[in-house]
Amino acid sequence: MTSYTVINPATERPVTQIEHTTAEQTDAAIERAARAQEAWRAVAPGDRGRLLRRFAEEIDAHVDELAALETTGSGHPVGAATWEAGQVRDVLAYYAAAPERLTGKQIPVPGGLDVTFKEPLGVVGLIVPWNFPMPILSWGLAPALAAGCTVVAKPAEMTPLTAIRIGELALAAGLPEGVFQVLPGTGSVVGQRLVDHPLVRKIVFTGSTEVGQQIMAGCARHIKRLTLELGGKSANIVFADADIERAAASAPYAVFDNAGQDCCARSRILVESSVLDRFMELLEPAVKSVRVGDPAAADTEMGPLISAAHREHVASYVPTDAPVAFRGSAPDGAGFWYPPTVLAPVAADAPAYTEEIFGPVVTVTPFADEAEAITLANDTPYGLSGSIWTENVGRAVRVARAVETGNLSVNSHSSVRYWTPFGGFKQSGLGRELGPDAVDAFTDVKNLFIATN
Ligand code: TAP
Repeated sequence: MTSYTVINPATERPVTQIEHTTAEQTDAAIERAARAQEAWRAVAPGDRGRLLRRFAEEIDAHVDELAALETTGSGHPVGAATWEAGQVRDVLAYYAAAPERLTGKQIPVPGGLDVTFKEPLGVVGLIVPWNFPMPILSWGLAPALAAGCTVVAKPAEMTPLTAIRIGELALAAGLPEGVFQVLPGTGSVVGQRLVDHPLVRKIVFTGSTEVGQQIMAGCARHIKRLTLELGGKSANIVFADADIERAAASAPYAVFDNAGQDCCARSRILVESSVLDRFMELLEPAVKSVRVGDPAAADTEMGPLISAAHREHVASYVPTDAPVAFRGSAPDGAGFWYPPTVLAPVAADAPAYTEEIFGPVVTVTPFADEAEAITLANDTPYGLSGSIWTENVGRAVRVARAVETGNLSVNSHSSVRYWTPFGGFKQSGLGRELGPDAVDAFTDVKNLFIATN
């Protein structure tokens, strides 16, 4: 059996060693989940809801502990990690209301009665990336459990600690054995087995577009249901008629949150040419004032990157001759630090402009008019997120409808809320998570005709 040493990204010191799950153990867990599902789907909807509420309460009682684990094991600033643990609680509580609302339809037909049922799919395999270990786990877990599915989750190899603890808290809350299992390990063993095992009826994958493509091909062999949440290269579009002060002040938070390791990062700022100079004047102090440092300190806004290898990858987008307009600061010494960095002007074919960097690097590009802003925003295979800054409501709606992306905000840097749908256009994904309809994605509709004559 192999193992992985979790490293504190802020200190480079080992935190703990985690044993990897083998392929055989994964198969055994999937079989346990399938057996548990028979009983779980039969739990009365009100009782399933009650158990999910208890699970949420158990998380609530351990928010500080979970946040501390994420700070140590993933380098997230403690303020952000506390919010993330709270999000797990809130997502569980939100979907706790779903089992009693999982109704079918009665459809008028001659000669009888036609009704539909939303039947749980069965075992769900949840494959989670390292950048937001807690929220992303909960986005698949809560609606799947609410629908009557059981869940086998694989956290990312580098960040398994909070998922393992959440699995323990599920049992403490009274969820039956086998309903939710966490299997730390690698994508090539545990993840692959979840994709290949016929008893897993759905995969919820969040990660890179490249691995998502492999998983989609693997699921095709079984016609396995699939939700994909993949990469992004989102635009933050600032029109001349916007509140430029607000747009510039919020731009760092739109891209440097979680040190830019955020699928929704607005990593391409597009600014109308007539206000470019003013915008850059305002952006510089905003970037330089981002508080980068010890993630355990309450006022830290940005922590380190996840690993030395990832820092090298991020740095490769900023070679020595890169057009660095200005940068923020980052600590020296131990830790995988990288300063917030603004590149301008960038060539349209520069990798920093075309590829997802997944680090605290943003490009700024001018545009002449609304049509060019839309063309630039759409000139990417991704379509996950984005922002539009303008005081003109008509323009805001026009541009929002024209930008090919799943989640947009107007005059705000964020568009992710657990009670609204989330997901990507184009190569950013398939299907939607969150919001009131997410439970449906863990069911198949059964149609039943009952003759009355
Ligand atoms: P990936 O390398 O794609 O890994 C994601 C997960 O898939 C990890 O748990 C990984 O396991 C596993 N995996 C790798 N190969 C696999 C295989 N062949 N079969 C099954 N599972 C496999 O992504 P990452 O580097 O962790 O995360 C960064 C990416 O995720 C970025 O592109 C980012 O945009 C995207 N992301 C998207 C969203 C949404 S909501 N759209 C949210 C967060 C992140 P290991 O532990 O072995 O790596």
